[in-house]
Amino acid sequence: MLAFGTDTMFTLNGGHVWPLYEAARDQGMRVVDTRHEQTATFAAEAYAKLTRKPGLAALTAGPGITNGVSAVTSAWFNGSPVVVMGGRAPAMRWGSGSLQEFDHVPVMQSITKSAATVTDAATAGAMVHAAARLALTSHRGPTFLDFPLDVFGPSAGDIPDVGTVDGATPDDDAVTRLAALIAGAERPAFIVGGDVYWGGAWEALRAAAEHLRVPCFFNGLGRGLLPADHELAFLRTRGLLKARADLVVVLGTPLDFRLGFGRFGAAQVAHVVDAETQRAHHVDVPTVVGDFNNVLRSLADGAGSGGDHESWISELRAAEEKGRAADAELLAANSSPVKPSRIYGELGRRMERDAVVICDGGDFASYAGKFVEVFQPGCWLDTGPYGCLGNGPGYAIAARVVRPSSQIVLLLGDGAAGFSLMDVDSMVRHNLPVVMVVGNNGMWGLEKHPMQAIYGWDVACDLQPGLHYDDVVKALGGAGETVTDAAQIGPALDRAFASGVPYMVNVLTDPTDVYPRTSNLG
Ligand SMILES: Cc1ncc(C[n+]2csc(CCOP(=O)(O)OP(=O)(O)O)c2C)c(N)n1
Ligand SMILES: [Mg+2]
Repeated sequence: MLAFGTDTMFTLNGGHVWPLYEAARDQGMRVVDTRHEQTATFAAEAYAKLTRKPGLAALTAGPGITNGVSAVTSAWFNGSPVVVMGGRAPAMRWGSGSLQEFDHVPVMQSITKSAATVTDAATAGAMVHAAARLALTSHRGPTFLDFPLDVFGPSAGDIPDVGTVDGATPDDDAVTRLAALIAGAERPAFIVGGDVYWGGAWEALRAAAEHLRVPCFFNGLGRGLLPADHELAFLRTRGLLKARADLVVVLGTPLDFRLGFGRFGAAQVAHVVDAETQRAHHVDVPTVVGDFNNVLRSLADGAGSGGDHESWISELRAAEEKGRAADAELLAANSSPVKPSRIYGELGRRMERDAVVICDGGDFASYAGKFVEVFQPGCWLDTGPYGCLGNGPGYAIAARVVRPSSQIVLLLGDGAAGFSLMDVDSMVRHNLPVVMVVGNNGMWGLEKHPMQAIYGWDVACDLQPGLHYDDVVKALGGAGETVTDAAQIGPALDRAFASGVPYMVNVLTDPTDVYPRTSNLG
């Protein structure tokens, strides 16, 4: 794995993976251990998201591996290159009832690009190499190998060179047709997703957008591929996009519930994907399959311009500025109890351009999507379309490992915080300071408000109001405070950023605040 640039293994101890620790120790690989395999696996995924190299999780046999399943599935949905190495009961006794004797491969098969058992130590190195390469090959995703305890051993020397992992070459005619569509459009837009980031194609994106004069919108890891203050980057005008665009080119993200299943009012939609497997089948739209650098460079270098879109850009910019002015009031809201928006106002003033923002929660995380501006690639980590709560602490651990000197901000709903707050212990043990901000409304807000709206009643939605989650952080060796007054949020954040330890700002927010949501379960 070191040959791929992967220098950290995320794990939780179990005898079945000790030989992996031996290998890590011999080769000088950093080992970061967590309090739950889900956290270790999310950390491996975030390592991949932040470095664009394979993330590595080492999970012990049986429950260690099954505890990682939700995080592996998230990596599968996100197309994140993660290599999961599992321990496995000894092959020689298979069927006799060894401890944790469980065949993981069928469980992992549907959520990985490949899942296999290493049956011969001599081939282990080549199999790991192949698993890492496959994880990195478009369309990226997790791979799984387990190692029976009696199959570990010195691996044979014949491990192929890492080499480069090439993307698919797009069909020239398809690119030409796409360029013609853009040239013929009056009000085109790009929606840019994570696969453009994975493809390392942000310079090509900028070149294409600037050459063709196409406004850009972003989702997931696409955020920050153009800085939020770029003249062609838009955050607040999706409504106008839907109402007025005549062409929407979706680059590197599925046409899923987050994008209205690929329907944007009357606009013609085109899709660019990095592998045939990503082609949408529920809508019939022109699709280009190919490496993003390749496709976007072709668009950027194409003859002629993309047409005159200046009045469309001005229309969007005017609406964006109007939205920004409206947001400014929310971001400064002085109400009591605190409105979640005020937290984002205070954070926005304090975040540097390379801050890494991690979202783990319901409505509180949705507000982050609405208000947080991202300026650089690989600075926005949301859970993605699998929507698994509990990703945050693992993501934050990896973010601090990978970016030792950037601000790392973990945004937690109070419900979300319950899944993996124990991993503050891992942050403390490994000296990984993170600023945690809880939007604490005392409920599973994203469930409660819609249940009320649909049924007029709710059940299983309430948490204890006013809990001091910061006391949990303190008990685990970090620091923190609870804030109830809007004016105190800023100073508390300043203390958090200055603290140099895992620090929680637990803000008690207005339980009656309802996120302005247009759809729920898709
Ligand atoms: C593992 C998991 N369990 C349940 C859900 C369903 N779910 C989505 S959002 C949400 C509420 C989150 O509450 P909280 O973190 O407090 O954020 P809030 O909406 O209150 O701001 C729940 C339960 C999920 N997405 N993931
Ligand atoms: Mg909540």
